[in-house]
Amino acid sequence: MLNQVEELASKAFDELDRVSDVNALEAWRIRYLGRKGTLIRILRSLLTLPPEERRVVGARANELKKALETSLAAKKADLEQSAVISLQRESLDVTLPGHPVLLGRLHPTTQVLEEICDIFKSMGFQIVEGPEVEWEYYNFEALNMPADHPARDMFATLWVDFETESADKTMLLRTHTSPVQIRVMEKSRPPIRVIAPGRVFRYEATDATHEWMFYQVEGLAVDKNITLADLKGTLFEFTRRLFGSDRKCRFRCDYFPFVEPGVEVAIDCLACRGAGCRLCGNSGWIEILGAGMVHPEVLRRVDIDPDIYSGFAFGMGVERIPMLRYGIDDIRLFYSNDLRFLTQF
Ligand code: FA5
Repeated sequence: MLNQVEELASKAFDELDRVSDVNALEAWRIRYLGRKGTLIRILRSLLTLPPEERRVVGARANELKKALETSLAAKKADLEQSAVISLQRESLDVTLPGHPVLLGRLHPTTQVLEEICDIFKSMGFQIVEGPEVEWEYYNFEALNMPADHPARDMFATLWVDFETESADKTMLLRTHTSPVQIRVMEKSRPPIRVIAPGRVFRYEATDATHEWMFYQVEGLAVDKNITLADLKGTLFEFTRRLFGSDRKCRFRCDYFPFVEPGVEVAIDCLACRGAGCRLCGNSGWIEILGAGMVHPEVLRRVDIDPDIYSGFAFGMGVERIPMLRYGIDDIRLFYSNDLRFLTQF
């Protein structure tokens, strides 16, 4: 029995050495000193021993019990002390400034696109979309620009190297959103009122007002009795709502093979208030869109009778609108991914 007590003593002290937190210490206490613990079981079984052995084993067991209790108290104090130290180390200075939470935001082009779409939606226009990789037919042919038409030069084109069986089926990156006009008129009959926002691509050198990739919003209205006055009324209302009534808006004759007559619309330059600067190329005006009355040939090609129906169309450059509004003097800032620029909007 004495051997059992000695074994218990060495095991209990060994385990106590390895205890490293208060939960393990409590489990240790229950295992060795608890009411059903090993030492108490030994003390209870003393009664079964002969008196002489009982005295010796009893004395050693009681001595061990005291030693275990003392070591338990010391270990507990130790653990509590180190818990306090680590808490002190982890303490927070609640007066320190926090880390700013960076919120994402919409790109300035997206913000303006949404604004443009909202204005036209409120005038009864529906929003439609077309593909960015387009057939030559929709980008040129159906818009009254057959192969070798000199007006194709107005749209420096990025061609897509794509093998087709038929030579007349060539693909390109659309140079404007006007092909969506044809796609819409092929599928629906007048009355039509749609706008088509999207990206367009041109193989041209960039400068302060020209990018090789930019956004346009196409507009198309076809119905009986639509006149140039409807086009002017719609675009004047649009510019008034977007820029305010104090900005000047200029209509001038222009040429696009898919409209007749054709016009270009410009807004007075905000940066120089019309005096002339780098942004407006010293003209005092920034062209924002091309427009006109849909050419009878274009209507005929999609089986809409030009003797019964007429329509107007426009295509506006989106980036030039925030440029005018905020006085941004270089379009290339939009897609250079400079957060110092983008986070201002
Ligand atoms: C066209 O793209 C015609 N499809 C517009 C049109 C539609 C005319 C319907 C008649 C009827 P234009 O190439 O002028 O036209 O471009 C229209 C607008 O896009 C311009 O007024 C300008 O605001 C913008 N734009 C043109 N080229 C660039 C460019 N490289 N970078 C940024 N914006 C441009």
